Amino acid sequence: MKEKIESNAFLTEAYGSYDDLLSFCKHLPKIELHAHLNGSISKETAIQLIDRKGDPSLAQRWASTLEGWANAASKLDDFFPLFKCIYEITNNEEAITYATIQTIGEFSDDGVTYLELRSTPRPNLGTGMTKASYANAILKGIQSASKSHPSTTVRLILSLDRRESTESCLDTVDLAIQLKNKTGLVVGIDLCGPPTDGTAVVFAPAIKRAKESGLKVTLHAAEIQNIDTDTQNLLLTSPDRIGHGTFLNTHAKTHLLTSSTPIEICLTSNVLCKTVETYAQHHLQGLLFQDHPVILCTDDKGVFGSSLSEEYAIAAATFQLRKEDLYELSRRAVEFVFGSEECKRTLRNEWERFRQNNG
Ligand code: 6MZ
Repeated sequence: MKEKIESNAFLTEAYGSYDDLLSFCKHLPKIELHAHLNGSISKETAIQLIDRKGDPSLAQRWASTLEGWANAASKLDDFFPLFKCIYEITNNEEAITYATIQTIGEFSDDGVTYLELRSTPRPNLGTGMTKASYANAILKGIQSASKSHPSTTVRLILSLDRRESTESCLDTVDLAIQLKNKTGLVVGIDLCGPPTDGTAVVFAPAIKRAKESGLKVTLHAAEIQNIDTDTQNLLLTSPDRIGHGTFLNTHAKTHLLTSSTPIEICLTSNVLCKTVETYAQHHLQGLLFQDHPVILCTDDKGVFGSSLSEEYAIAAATFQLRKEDLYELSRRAVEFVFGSEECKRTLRNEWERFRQNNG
């Protein structure tokens, strides 16, 4: 269950009420850089995907899952098995394209101006889906959404899952390179999955190849305790951003602070997966204090029942951030996107327009 944000004197003085704060956050242009496609599928989209399958037994099996949607993860270990279930409804290209379009639409309606969606290319022997057809199905969705939701620019990051072998990771990187050259829409790779599976040594060759080809790299790092050696080895690959960074030891922290490597922060995800006890105890506070580059993100907005506007509102209410702080937080994220310089210029202009129109 999500922690309730209590009203406090700061919130009343700076915004009026939590609803006023949330409405400011919705209005603010925002950048989402850490969103897993299958974890971002909303309950509404899941229902539509089930309907489109036209299989009554699937609908029956899903009834209890849908009931507990957005409350299903009570710790990180419970979280990964959830995807077995979600993958049942996204097991072919048509479903992937549909889920992509719907998810982009939801981010767009929430005021997300630039979105880097990430997903793990996943073959399915039963439906004949391959890693390439999976990735192309997402790209088809991105291209279609660029017409229905032109105010949101979308780029794709292909994820490597920690449960994969070196060969499988290299295949995904080769696919990412090919699609980057063909479409310009694939901008990077990510490393995700259960933090205790695999080791940095398995993934290093793929990360190296990605970097050499000009792809950007973001890695889930230090999401849980006691994986210091893995984190240290991952940081040696010089990622362009990291995800979470919850349990960085002094050595890793110094590395990130001196290299100014941006950290993708997922408040609700961390609290719901119980890697952080409460919002108030989140490591975002220390990073803000040190003025370290951070980007507020949702991680899995469907599974966690959150939105990027809510993540901004929670950060503001918890760490006493004023409107100008939130504007600065969202504006700074422009500098950390994996999109081109031209893309960044367009975004900078957009933030400037917002500033001029909103004092
Ligand atoms: C690590 C996560 C994650 O790729 O099928 N994923 N990996 N930590 C997290 N924090 C909560 N949230 C999601 O999206 C689902 C996959 O993303 C990864 C998991 O590997 C999950 O299987 P895609 O679109």
